[in-house]
Amino acid sequence: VTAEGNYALTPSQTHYTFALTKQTFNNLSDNETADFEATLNRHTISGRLVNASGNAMADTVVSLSGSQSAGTTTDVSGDYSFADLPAGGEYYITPAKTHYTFFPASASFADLGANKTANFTGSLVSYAISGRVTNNGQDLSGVTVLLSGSQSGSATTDANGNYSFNVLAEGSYTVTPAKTNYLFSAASMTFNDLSANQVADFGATLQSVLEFNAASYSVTEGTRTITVTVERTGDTSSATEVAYSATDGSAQQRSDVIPVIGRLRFEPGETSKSFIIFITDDAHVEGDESLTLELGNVVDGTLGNNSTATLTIVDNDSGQPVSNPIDGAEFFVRQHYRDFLNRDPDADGLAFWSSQITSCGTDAACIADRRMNVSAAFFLSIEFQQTGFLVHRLYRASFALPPEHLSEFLLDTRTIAQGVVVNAPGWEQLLEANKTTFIESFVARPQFTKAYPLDLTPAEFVNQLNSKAGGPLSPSEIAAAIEEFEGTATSKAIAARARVWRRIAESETFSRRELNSAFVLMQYFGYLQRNPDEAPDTNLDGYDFWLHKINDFNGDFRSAEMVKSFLVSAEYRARFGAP
Ligand SMILES: [Ca+2]
Ligand SMILES: [Ca+2]
Repeated sequence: VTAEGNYALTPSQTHYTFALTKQTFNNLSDNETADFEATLNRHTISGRLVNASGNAMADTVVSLSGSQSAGTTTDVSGDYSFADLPAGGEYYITPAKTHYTFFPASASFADLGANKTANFTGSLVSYAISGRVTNNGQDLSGVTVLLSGSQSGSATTDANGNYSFNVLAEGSYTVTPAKTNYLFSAASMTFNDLSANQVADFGATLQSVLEFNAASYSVTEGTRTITVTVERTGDTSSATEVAYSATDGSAQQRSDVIPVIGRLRFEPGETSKSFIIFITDDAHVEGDESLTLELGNVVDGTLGNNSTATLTIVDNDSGQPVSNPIDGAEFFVRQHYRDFLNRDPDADGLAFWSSQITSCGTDAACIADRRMNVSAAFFLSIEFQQTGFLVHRLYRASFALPPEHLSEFLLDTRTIAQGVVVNAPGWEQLLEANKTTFIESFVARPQFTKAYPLDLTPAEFVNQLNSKAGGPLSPSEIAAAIEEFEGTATSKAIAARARVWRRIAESETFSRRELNSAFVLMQYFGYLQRNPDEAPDTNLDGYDFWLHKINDFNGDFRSAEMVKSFLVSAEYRARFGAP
C-alpha cells in the first residue's frame, strides 16, 4: 500500500469470531503487521419430549450423532440439551424409548450456525392380542371375546374362529371368551405389562344347559299335582344329571307339598324331563302361598338362567272347614301313597285300600282299626321294603349310622323307586336295574370309598363291611361274598363292591334286625315328614321311646299302639286341616 495513506483491515470467516474485529493504520509511514486471532463458534441444541397427551416424558434417552456423538436423558420436565457444539457441524437428534415411536423420528441440523430447538412427541406403540377359538378342533365363530384391563372392548370371532385386538403397549389386559352354552378353556387369559404381540387361543366345549322351562309356576291346591319340566339345550349328545329341590317360603314342604327332592337323568338325545310335585289339598284357609324350586349338582353340564323357579299354590279354601280331609278314606289312602311311595295311587290300589276302610260303614271302631292296618301295610308293602327300607339298610350296613337325614333318604329312595309301580308290567326288571345303578353309584361316593378304601383286599372289604353291619353273614356267606371279586388283589371293582354290599343289606338276618328301627323311623319320615329330632322334638328321645316299645312287643305295632298314635297325633292331622 502507498505511504501516508489511511488503511483499515477487517477479517471475516463463517462460524468464526475474531478477537480484534478491525485494525487501523493512519498516515502509513512504514511496513506494519496486523495479525488476527480467530475462534470457532459454539451452539446448543435443546428441546422437550412430551407424550401424546402433552405430558413431559422424563428420563428418556436422546442421542446426538453426526459431527459429534453424545447421549443424554430428559429431566423431569422432559427437557434435554446438547451444549457447546462446534458451529458448522452436521448434527442429528434422535429420542428413543422402548414401546414408543416419536414424531418426528429425528431432527437434523446441517452447518450449525445458531442455537436450535428440536421438540418431539412420543406415542406408545400398539400390539395385537389375537387368537383362535376352536371346538373339538373346528373353528368356532360368533364367540364374543371381551377385553378388559387397561383398555376395554369386545370382538366376535369370524368364520375361522379368529379375533384380534390392537392395544397399547405396557398395559395389562384380560381376554375372556363367551358364547351361550359353551365352556372355555382357559376361562380367560391375562397379559401384564404388554411388550409384544400375543396369541390367546381358546378351546370351547358345548355344554348341556339345564333349566326350568318357566321362571314361575302356579297351581290350584285342588289340582293336587303339578308337573314341572326341566329342559336341556346346548349339547344333547351325551348323558347328564341334575338334582332338584325346593326351599320353603310361605308354602311349606311338610304340609303344603310333599318334599320336593330328586334327580333327573337325561340320556343322550333327551332334551326334556319332568317331575311331579304333590300338592296337599288341605282344609286350611291360608291364602296363596309360594316356595322356590331349585336345580343343582349338575353332572356333566351347567345351569341356565332359570335355575330357580317360583311355585305358587293357589288356595281353594274359604270358610271354616267342618272336617279334616285326612278322615276321608280316599284322601287317607292317597296320602299314604305319597308319603311312603312318592307317587299317586293307581286306580286299583286306591279302590282296594279305600274299600278296606269304607266297608266298615259307620262303625267307628272298625274304621280306626282298618286305618291303622292300611297305614302299616304301606310300610310293609313290597314296594316300600324294596325301596325306602333298602336305602335304610344300605346306610345302616355301611356306616352303622343313626337314622339318616330325611332329604338324603328321600333322594336315594326316589332314585331306586324311579318309575316303579309294583305289579305294573316289567316292574321287577325296572326295580332291579334301578337298584343296581343306585348301589353302584353309592359305593363310588367319596363317603363310602373313604370308609372302605379301594386298596382293601376283597377279604378285608367283606369282613369290615360285615362287621360294621353287625355280622349278619355266616362264614360260608362271607366266602361267597369274597368270591364276587374273582380273585383280584384289591377290592376296587365297583360292581363287585356293590354286589357284596347288597348281599349284606338284603340278607335275611340283617333285614330282620333292622325292621323295627326302620319302622319307627318311618313314623317320622312318612307321617310327619321330618327328622325324629326336628321340631317340635329336640332330640331322639321320642324315637328311642318308640324303638324300645316296639322291640318290647317284638315288632307288633298294634300292641305297641305305635301306628295308631302317630295317625291320631295333632302334628300329623295338622298337615291337612284342624287337628
Ligand atoms: Ca283345600
Ligand atoms: Ca288350603
